[in-house]
Amino acid sequence: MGFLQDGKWNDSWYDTKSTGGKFVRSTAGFRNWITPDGAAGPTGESGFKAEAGRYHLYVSYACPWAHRTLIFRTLKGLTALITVSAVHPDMLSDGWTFSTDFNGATGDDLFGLPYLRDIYTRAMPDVSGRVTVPILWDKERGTIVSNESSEIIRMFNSAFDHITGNTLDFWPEAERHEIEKVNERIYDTVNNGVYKAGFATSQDAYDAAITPLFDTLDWLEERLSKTRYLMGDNQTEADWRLFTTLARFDLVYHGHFKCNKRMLKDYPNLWAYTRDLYQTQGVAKTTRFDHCVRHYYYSHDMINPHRILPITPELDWSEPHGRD
Ligand SMILES: N[C@@H](CCC(=O)N[C@@H](CS)C(=O)NCC(=O)O)C(=O)O
Repeated sequence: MGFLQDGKWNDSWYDTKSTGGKFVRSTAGFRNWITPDGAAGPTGESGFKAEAGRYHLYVSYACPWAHRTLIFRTLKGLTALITVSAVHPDMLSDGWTFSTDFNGATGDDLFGLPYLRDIYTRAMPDVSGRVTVPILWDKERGTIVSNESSEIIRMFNSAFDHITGNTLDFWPEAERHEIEKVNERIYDTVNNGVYKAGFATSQDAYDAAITPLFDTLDWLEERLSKTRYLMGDNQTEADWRLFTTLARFDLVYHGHFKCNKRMLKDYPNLWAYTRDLYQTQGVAKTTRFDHCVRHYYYSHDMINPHRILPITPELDWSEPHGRD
């Protein structure tokens, strides 16, 4: 794993020395928006009009951030409009690759390139930054629209509605303030919290991440004892942002990232809630547990140097959730 510096690949792990053992996530570099008429969005430049067949998503099925975008593509009826390529789950010295020797790894359907980093340099030959998934690619302009999942899901939520007729709204105007508040806590302590615990290279950094993580899970357990979803009776983006971390919790984060105070299945409400979301039409197909287990345990050899893939807990995702 590494990063691009002026278009050249550098193979090195995250630098946690300069931050006292703490993992600090860098911000995404491409921040344009697809809009119904191609006008500029909240950030970036104009020119990315919502059109069927124009855009392509590069994802890893292992990645919780990419998983959000796959879920929104499904829930918003965009599967026929936006094509997808999935990388191989192993992220080693070349970063994400388009090798196809793993079930579900498609290769690069657009250009047949070997590495995900080649997509970044194709968009910008002298690009610097981490080579992350997801990437939303514009086939017409031959460039990256966005590599920030939280913004891609907001584009998918509404930009194509006039084409698909799908008006499900996971970012309702009246609830935005509350959703942002909940998102912020969940991002910091859960979505990114598991990474802060797992990638910590000092005891202090691990301790600082692990306590807030389980405090938030306790808080969510209580909140979800009162309502079906985080904001009440309807699913919002807050649920889907949380879901992709919870779906990986017992299989991966509990063991590999040492998030082991409790398992998700020890929380009756949270576990039933996660199954409820998983059982939502189309979502199971976006969820590839085989890619998750393989990616984390095999790729992070500084955490798991012998690359032994663990036996994983038995979880019945089809058990009725009983929530309504
Ligand atoms: N801000 C990004 C973060 C994406 C991200 O960190 N993806 C991980 C995979 S789970 C990645 O590709 N990491 C490669 C790297 O950091 O080199 C988003 O939410 O879209």
